[in-house]
Amino acid sequence: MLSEKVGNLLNDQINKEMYSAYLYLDFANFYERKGLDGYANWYDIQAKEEMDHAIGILRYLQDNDYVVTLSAIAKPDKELVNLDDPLKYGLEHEKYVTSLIHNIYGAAYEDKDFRTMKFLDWYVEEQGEEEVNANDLLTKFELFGHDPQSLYSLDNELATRTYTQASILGTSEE
Ligand code: OFO
Repeated sequence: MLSEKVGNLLNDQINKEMYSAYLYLDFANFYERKGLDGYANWYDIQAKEEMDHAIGILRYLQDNDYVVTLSAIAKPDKELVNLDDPLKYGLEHEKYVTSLIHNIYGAAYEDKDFRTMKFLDWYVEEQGEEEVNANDLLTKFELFGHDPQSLYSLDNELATRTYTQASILGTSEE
């Protein structure tokens, strides 16, 4: 049985995931303007994944008879100037989202809400992967991003990323 506390935290998390999508769209928009289409592609896809995460939580709440309330999505508030700004903010943001997911997990644990814990396992794992990805993006940029030719290669590499619907929505990989 979903407690009011856990339900409300999950409801808030829908908004955080949608904000993540919005933030990453802003990053994609920044890179598009800078002519780095591969980085733009990477964050475009990341934004789609974040929307999947939001919908996964929405469906879980609906399936558990919680009345979902959708609230306004905040404006992306990061000032993007340097090419590595989105990468730094991205890593910071993923760490923050991990802390939110862990907080909900902790509340579910206190409630002995094993169903929600099991549901959240997917998100815990996903956050781990996303922190690794965000860290890799930043490390590679720091190593190679200051040389135009290497940056060109990195950008081409990121252009190959394709979107797959998140498996939390009941399909294939990611
Ligand atoms: Fe929703 O996965 Fe990261 O933030």
